[in-house]
Amino acid sequence: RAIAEPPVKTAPGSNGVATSEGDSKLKESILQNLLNTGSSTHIEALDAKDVYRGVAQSVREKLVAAFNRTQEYWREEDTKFIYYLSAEFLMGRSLLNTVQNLGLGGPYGEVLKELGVKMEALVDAEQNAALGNGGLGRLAACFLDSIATLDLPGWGYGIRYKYGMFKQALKGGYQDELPDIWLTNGNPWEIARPNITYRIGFYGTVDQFQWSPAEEVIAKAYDNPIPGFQTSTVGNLRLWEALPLHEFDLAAFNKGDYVQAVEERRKAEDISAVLYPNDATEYGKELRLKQQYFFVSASLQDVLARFRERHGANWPLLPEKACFQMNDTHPTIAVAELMRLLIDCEGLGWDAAWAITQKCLAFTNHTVMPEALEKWPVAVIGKLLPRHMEIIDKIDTIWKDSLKEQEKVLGQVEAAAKSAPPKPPKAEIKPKGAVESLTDALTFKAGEPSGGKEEPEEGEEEEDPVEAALAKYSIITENPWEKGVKLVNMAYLAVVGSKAVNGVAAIHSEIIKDTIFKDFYDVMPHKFQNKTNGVTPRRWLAWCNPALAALITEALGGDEWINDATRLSGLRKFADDKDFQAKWRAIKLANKERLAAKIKERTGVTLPTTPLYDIQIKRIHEYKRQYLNLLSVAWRYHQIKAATPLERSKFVPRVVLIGGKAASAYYMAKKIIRLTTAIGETVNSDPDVSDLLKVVFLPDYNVDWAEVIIPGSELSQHISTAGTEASGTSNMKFAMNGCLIIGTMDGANIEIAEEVGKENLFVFGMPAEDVQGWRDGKRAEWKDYDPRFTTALNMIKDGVFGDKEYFQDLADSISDMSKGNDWFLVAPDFTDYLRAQAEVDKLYLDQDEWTRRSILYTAGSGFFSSDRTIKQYADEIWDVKPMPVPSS
Ligand code: NBX
Repeated sequence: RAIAEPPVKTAPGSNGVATSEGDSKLKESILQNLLNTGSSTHIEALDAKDVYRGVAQSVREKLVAAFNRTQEYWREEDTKFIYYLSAEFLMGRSLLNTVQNLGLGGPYGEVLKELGVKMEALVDAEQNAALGNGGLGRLAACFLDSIATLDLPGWGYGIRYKYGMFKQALKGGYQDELPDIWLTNGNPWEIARPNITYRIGFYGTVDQFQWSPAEEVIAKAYDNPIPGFQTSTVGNLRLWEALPLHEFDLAAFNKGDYVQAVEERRKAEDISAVLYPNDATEYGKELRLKQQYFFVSASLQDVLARFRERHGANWPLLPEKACFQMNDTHPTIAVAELMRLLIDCEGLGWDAAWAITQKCLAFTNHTVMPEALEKWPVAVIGKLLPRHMEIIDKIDTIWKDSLKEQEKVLGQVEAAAKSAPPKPPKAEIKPKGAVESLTDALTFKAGEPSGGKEEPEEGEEEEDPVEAALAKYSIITENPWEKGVKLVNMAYLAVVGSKAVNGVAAIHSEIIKDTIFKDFYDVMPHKFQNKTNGVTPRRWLAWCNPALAALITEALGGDEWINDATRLSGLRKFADDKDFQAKWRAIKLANKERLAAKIKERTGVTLPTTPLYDIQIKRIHEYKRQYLNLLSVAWRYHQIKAATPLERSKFVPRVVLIGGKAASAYYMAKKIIRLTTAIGETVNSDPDVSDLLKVVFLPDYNVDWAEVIIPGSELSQHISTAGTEASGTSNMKFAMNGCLIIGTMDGANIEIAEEVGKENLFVFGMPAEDVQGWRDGKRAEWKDYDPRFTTALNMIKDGVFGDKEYFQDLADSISDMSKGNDWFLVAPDFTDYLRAQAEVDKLYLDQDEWTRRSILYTAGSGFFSSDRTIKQYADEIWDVKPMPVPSS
């Protein structure tokens, strides 16, 4: 782990943007903006939203000035850019982050104090920019923060969804989904660019390689400046809005056809209307592919237009000026689109275009779950993007042809030729239970797998053995669930079309080489890399936990750690210091109080603050095993109920908090939410339990909730079945905030254990390397159900928490492994999980030791700064160099 420490660029506080105007001018600007944007000419009559708008407007002025300077400078320097293509950016709120990153916290705080307004009240008046589902989208947001902070010329590119991630409400304890209407009050953080527009085509025909789209829309740009910290660099997130080519059909209107008159507008606007609320599988909808192509095409056209302006047709130079990082499979149509733009629009030959494409693109994979790797039917791409389908076909053919020359592949071909006829591939094992129902609900057609290819029927042509040997490398494959339906494997297309492919944590990057991309790794090992995720220490420690940040700064003798998180290791020497521990603990308690107050405000539940705060917040998924957590809670409840008063006094009181959204069609995930609320209803109202156990579901978990939850937590759960969670990023945020982890050896937990000391985590569970073997073999005869597991499960089945019938299939999904249930190994991991939980209880009784470990977590979290991650991407994949704006 020898990563060079990022340089500390400026002395603390000497931010290039920080005001030199003095307070009086700043105050004047705020006041003027308050009056310009508010609903009254009297400051006293303005409400929190008005004040927010006015303050945001005044911050925006400074932000945009620095943004223009940065962008102009980069343009002049004609430097290489990284373009981060992502269907999701989960930015959260901007006001506090912008003020703090620009180094204006002090002056703004002073002025607001004078005006009698609290910054915290303003923060809450801002709408949350939730243009993402979960980890992948939030990672993109952290990356933008680090790219700007490290002065790297770079932009994010995505979609300006009118409706972001749905709002989750609870209706009788069940998830209710409401639209996220986030733009109604305007968005002070964006700059509309009416002059930056591109035409995006769909459907139509191809004649002699010439595509004539049957439908076209306009992509219009909106820039969202991204302030770096302690630098005058302000980066950019450019988001696209879809608009019609023709605003309004006056002829139709005049004929009285009012629907037709606005039909084109409606159809175009649909494209950037909603973020697909789904982090689980491909959403088998043409509109989703349309969205993907829409933003990818607009972004590539935009970059190519700027390049052309500067360098004319010198396209071989493009890889020295631009690198595109594809965030998961969602933007991978970029492979075909860049080829199309270079060949059809710029007149390059195939080989020249391919060489450029392969040098410009890079691909990040975020999952090994087969159902989440996008595979689009050839028929769908062929209809929506006929020219792209031709290009993909040709890429596939040329790619496989090129393999015939590789020695390794040649050997396989010869072997295959000798053993004709080809054997049918083994049917894929499809997980039982909810994942299955989810896959069926969301993919193109529900249906049973065909069981792999069948033996060729009589009269049917037998496959050429060479083709058969190359089949596993095919980008275009047959749908294993539906005979005769061909699919484009978008991840394979990306691997072939990219210069680098990376996973997001060490274990994950190894797993993808052994599983989903094994055959590709065999023939091009040089492409595969690891880039362990990271999170920005600005938002996730300095700004969300100001009291702890102040203590850290005091202990380390400066705030350099905010842009050089490796310095947090300096806290190690305070881990045993009793005075320091006491201060650390007092801050945690104050943060628990802040969290309890927020929970009261949002749910009405009053919580005590002395118990251990135990938290699991993330998307609801079977592989993340909220269910395992809930079963242990049921067992804890059972034990408390069965205990004598004396025994009860020995229980360590706990508050168990679970939050997260379930994809709208994810049947089992919704049941897990209901199980949480049902357990909460029973436990929280049971006088036998009183304060020993509280269980609360936190509705509408999102970025701003996380900013309060994480600082106030003491134990966090990252308990996925080993081998399933690519990385996890909240584990890093919790660690930074001194929260202990109970977890499996999965994703980034492994690296956190390395940094913090494995003995300081509560580790349990089957290791990843045993999981597949277990599924394939041992599970068939496994009967060793822990009686405590059976008791807990029976409580659910017997209706202790009500809703007995509703929970039946949830209970069935983890009963009787031998029948192929319990894909995620809840039962086999339960015993070890309870052991780890018992250790948690024991340690919590020793507050000094608990606090010592808490300090060690923060001290060991420096590696998980997204600054480190981005530096690695910049050096090892992008080849993009820092380009700070010189101070004038
Ligand atoms: O990406 C997440 C992984 O599950 C985490 O382990 C990882 O830490 C994080 C960042 O690398 N993946 C994720 O959030 N995926 C999605 O949100 C998603 C969205 C749409 C979709 C598939 C997945 N079709």
